[in-house]
Amino acid sequence: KIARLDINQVDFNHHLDGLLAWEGVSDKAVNERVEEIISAVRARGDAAVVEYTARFDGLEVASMADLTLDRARLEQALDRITAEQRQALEVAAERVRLYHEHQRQDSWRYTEADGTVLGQQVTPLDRVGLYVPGGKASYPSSVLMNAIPAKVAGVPEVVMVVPTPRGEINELVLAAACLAGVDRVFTVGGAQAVAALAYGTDSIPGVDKIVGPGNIYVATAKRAVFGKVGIDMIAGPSEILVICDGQTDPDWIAMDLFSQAEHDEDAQSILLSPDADFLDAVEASLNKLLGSLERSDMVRISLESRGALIKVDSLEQACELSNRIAPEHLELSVADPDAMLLQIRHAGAIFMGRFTPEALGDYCAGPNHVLPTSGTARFSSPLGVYDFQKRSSVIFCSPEGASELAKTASVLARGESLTAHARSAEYRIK
Ligand code: HSO
Ligand code: ZN
Repeated sequence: KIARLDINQVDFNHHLDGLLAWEGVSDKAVNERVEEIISAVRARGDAAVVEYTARFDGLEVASMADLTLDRARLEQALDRITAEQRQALEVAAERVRLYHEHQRQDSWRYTEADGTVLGQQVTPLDRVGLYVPGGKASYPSSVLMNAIPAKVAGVPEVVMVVPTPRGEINELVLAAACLAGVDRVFTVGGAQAVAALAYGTDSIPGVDKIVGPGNIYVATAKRAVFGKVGIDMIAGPSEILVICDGQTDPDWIAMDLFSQAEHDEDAQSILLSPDADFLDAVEASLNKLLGSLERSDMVRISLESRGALIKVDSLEQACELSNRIAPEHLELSVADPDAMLLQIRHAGAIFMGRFTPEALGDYCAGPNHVLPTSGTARFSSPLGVYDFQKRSSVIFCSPEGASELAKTASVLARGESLTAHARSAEYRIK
């Protein structure tokens, strides 16, 4: 049974804290094993990666060459999927690309009266590594969402790693990689793949940033190599918060809640509504529809452990509560979502109105589906082109400008007892 709460019940805050509590991944035994793997890959490179791939993925090969796929192999994958699948991937890739084009930041500069020029030069990262999990969470859509923004940013080389347990290759994942413009794929995974991307081996090039989801070993390895390379945020389980005025078909809302719950037993689905009868109706729909899902066991565990249907007094109050939760996905399933939008301050992605289920955003609306989880939408943003660009400050001083600035710099430098700074500036005084 899914939890039913009322925002006015005395112990509501206590219940809410319990629901939202989620311990980030950190495990001493895992940390130690990951450190060991990273050291081995740093010391022995390809040989270590080949050994771990045999041990963990049951895939025995003679050398890294057998774990390497080039663009030609990715193009083959496009022919091995159905025409319908290919077309759907193409539509999704194109829409994601168009959306992300809007995010590209440009360099800028301005000139002061004395000729001093100040600006910011924006450049793409040189090389990015994309981790794609194997097995159940191997999503072609996530390949598009991670690789396309990198390519739109202008990253020359995107290298993908994906484990293929016992050699089983997911052709849809390779096809997505092809359409997204991934340059090379290595069929390796786990901490060993992260270590190889961070430090480089003879075959796997070292990258500047590693993005993409993974299990606890991958997340731990990403944390461990952070600093040597950049990483994206470490994602927690997926979440959806739906706010409904009570006028949407309860079956639709039930299915929207299921759509997050089927990702993970720890995923979170919450519904807020001022209409108690509607909450009853959604609960009935959940019970009616649950059995029809392929992953009904996972969905049941997720909903029973972390789901909730919450009665609020008004839609305004729902917005306030939503801001406290700062959900990854927020559906405003109401007549006038625009009227509520300005009250929403913390959410990874906002789905407006009854005809905008999260599922459309997950695949093909255009915005990214890699979003801040576990309340981190309070201070972070969706994955985007900006995550693959960096900024350099640009400063040009004219002789007149230098002379003026040097007077200020000199005073401040002497205040810090940094004589060379002061004199370096003073040389430029006319
Ligand atoms: N909802 C997931 C993304 C996804 N859904 C991939 C389906 N495939 C995390 O935002
Ligand atoms: Zn999803």
